This record gives sequence, structure tokens and C-alpha cells, in this order.
Amino acid sequence: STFYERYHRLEDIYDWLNRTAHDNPRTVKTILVGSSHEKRPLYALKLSFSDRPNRKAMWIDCGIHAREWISPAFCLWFVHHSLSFYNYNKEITDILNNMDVYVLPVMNPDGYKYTWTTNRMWRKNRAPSHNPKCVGVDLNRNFDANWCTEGALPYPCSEIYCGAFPESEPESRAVADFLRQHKDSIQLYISIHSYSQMLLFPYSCTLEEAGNHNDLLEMVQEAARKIRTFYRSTYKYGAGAKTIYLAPGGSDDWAYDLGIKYSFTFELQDRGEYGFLLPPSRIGNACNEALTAVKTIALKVMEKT
Ligand code: 0X9
Ligand code: ZN
Repeated sequence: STFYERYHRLEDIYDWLNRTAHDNPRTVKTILVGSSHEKRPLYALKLSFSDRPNRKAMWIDCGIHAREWISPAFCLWFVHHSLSFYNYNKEITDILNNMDVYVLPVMNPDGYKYTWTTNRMWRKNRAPSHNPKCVGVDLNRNFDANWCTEGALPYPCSEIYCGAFPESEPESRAVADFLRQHKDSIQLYISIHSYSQMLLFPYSCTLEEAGNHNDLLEMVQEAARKIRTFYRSTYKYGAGAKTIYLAPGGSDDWAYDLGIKYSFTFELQDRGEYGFLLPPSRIGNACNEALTAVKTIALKVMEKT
């Protein structure tokens, strides 16, 4: 199997980030977005295939939840596909000719590291609380979107602990700060999770419909249709609250309310057979499905804007 068909420990992902930027000096830059609670760097890659200033952009983050290993694997896959197939694959070429792409492969490095060393099923970050037995905030409950209402909990021992206040965690604050600083250029936000095979869009923090619900629905419907045709896999799609569950404080809803009107969360393979323990032999398929969705949606966003 290739490098991209395996899971990698955190140190190897940092090495890969450096190598990728070093080997592609014209098109790839590393951006230090912030640092984690345990002071690990949050590095994003900026893919930019044009020198024109003020370009439109999209953002993809992976690894908000530590145990969802297919998610960082997808971010690496996506960057590799972009760098390998620019000028050879029409869709990725059109996308990269039209926008810059920011890719944050591991938003929760402390948690990810912990899943390799200590507890494979860890979800949250590794911030201590006043209770020494209970560690970690759910970073996807820590954003300022109906923060800590139904679907999140104010208890540090809970797996869906929302934190002490919105953006209390350095990881979520770093991403929120970056998106605030770049909100005029970023048109599309995508957050990669697993598992359950769903293409979700706002809102998850309320049962209300987003203003452009029909546009968003049309995009994920087309993406799911292509995944079905190419890979014979079924993805559910719809607004988060009605498709999966009410879950406030998520990055997608927050980005949407910031003004990034094309905002999505993808739940990759599988539908529960292996769950978070998706075997490496399935990485290729899972990533190609997600890649199909990213491309379909990015191209549709380009048509609309
Ligand atoms: O609950 C979550 O954060 C996500 N599911 S997961 O199994 N990967 O934990 C779904 C997130 C959907 N979006 C929002 N809740 N905003
Ligand atoms: Zn998740």
C-alpha cells in the first residue's frame, strides 16, 4: 500500500507537512494557525496555483475528533490528489484555477496523539478540567452557535462537553480566528468527520432551515448521487439537526453564521461495521468518495458565486 493508504502517527504527519511544503515551494505554503492546549502547532497548508491576489478560497479541516482516523487521512489524500492531478484531472484543475485551498489536517493534535499512545477511542481535546478525572472538551461543541444548548453538556466528564465558554479551547479559537480573518475570501467550509456516511449542512444547532437550504440540499444530493454511481456507496444527506441529531456549537454552523454560506460536515465511511476502526484497506475507497463530494460541491459553489 502507498503512504496515503495507511494511517500515520502525529509526528509522521508533521514530517509530511514539512516535506510537502518543501517539495512544492511554488504552490504550497504552511500556515501556523495556532497551537493546541499541549502547545503542539496547528499547521494548515495553503494550496495556491495562481499569483493573483485576493483570490477566492475554500477551507477543509480534519481531525477535530481524535479517534476519527480516516479524517486526517482524507486531508492528506486531498492534498496529494491536488498536487498530483493538477493539469491532468479536469475537475481538480478547474477548482485550483479558481480558488486557493486551505487544508488543516489535524485540528486536535493532542487528542490524535493520545489515540495512538493511550486510548484509541478518545474523542475530545486534552484540556484538563477542575475534576482531575475528567479531561477534554468536545471541540465540535465549543464554537459559538447556540453554544451548550440541547445536544451538548456542561459537564467535563461528558464526551460532548462544550467547554467553559464559546471558543474556550485554543484549537477552536485558532480556527475561528483564522476564518474571521479570511471570511471575505473563503466561500466554502468543509469539516471532515466519521463515521456514518452523511453529507451534512447547517443547521445542526437548531431545527430552523438555513437561508439557502435548497442550494445546499441540491449540492449534497448531487454529491451523494455521484458517490452512488461511481462507488456504489450510500450517503445520507440533509441539514444536520434533522439528518443526524441536534448538536450545537459545531464549526459548520458557526462558519455559516460568520457568512460562509456554503458550509458542510462530511461523515465518511463506514456505516458501523468497523466504525472508527476503519481498516487501512478501506482508506482509498473512503477518501475517493469524499473527494468526489468535495469536487462536486466546490464546482457548484464556483457556478453560484
Ligand atoms: O456530533 C458531531 O460533532 C458530528 N458527528 S461525530 O460522530 N463525528 O461526532 C456531527 C457534526 C454535525 N455538525 C454539527 N453538529 N454542527
Ligand atoms: Zn466527529
